[in-house]
Amino acid sequence: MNETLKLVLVGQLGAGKTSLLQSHRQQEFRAHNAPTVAVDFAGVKNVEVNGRLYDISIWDTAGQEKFRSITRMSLQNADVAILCFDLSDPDSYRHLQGWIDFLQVNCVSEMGIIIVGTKMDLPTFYNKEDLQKFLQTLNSQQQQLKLFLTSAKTREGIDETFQYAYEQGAKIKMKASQMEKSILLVPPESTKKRKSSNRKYFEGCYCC
Ligand SMILES: Nc1nc2c(ncn2[C@@H]2O[C@H](COP(=O)(O)OP(=O)(O)O)[C@@H](O)[C@H]2O)c(=O)[nH]1
Ligand SMILES: [Mg+2]
Repeated sequence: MNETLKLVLVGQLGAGKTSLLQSHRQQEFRAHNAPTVAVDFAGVKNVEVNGRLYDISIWDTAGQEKFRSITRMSLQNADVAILCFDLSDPDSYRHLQGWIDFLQVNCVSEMGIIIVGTKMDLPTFYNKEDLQKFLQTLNSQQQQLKLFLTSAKTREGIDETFQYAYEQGAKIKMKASQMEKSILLVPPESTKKRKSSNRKYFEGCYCC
């Protein structure tokens, strides 16, 4: 049976989450998308990532405050959150920090976070350098966040974003299963030894 990967799209209403997914899955762009109600779901089976097959589920959440508890539930067991903001809307950018805080409060620390600036075909208030600087300040506080700039309309950056999300998810899954295996392999009497060789323990190696 294939391993599973769970990706969740989050961000303000109108940030371009649904369009990002449609551009990736159906290679289509709709100028008028109905707002997502609660959460939508897309499943992709048998995707090869780093030489292994995965069944991938992508959850497309609603951005409105009234659906926040459903978004919170959708994030349970997520491997990667794709946080979208609209490059053409300063208000969307201003909400970014709030979303990062939301993810950090509601998710396990192993979950990956990818920041995606959407609608880059439209006039934008930001250039990539400014955004990278903003990200560096965040990165110095917490895990390394990666930024992608995309357009669902021109399909720029779409495949790269999802490919990276799949690879990051696969890496996280692999690390977690190595951790599980190493925990199963630890005989009870070696508990003391674990303290003295913490590094080896985390690399999942107890044989040498
Ligand atoms: N020009 C342009 N419009 C976009 C792009 N992505 C989304 N939109 C438009 O922005 C609006 C909101 O997009 P949607 O995907 O529904 O946002 P969501 O609420 O985050 O799911 C829709 O009218 C889309 O057609 C894009 O890359 N370029
Ligand atoms: Mg939507």
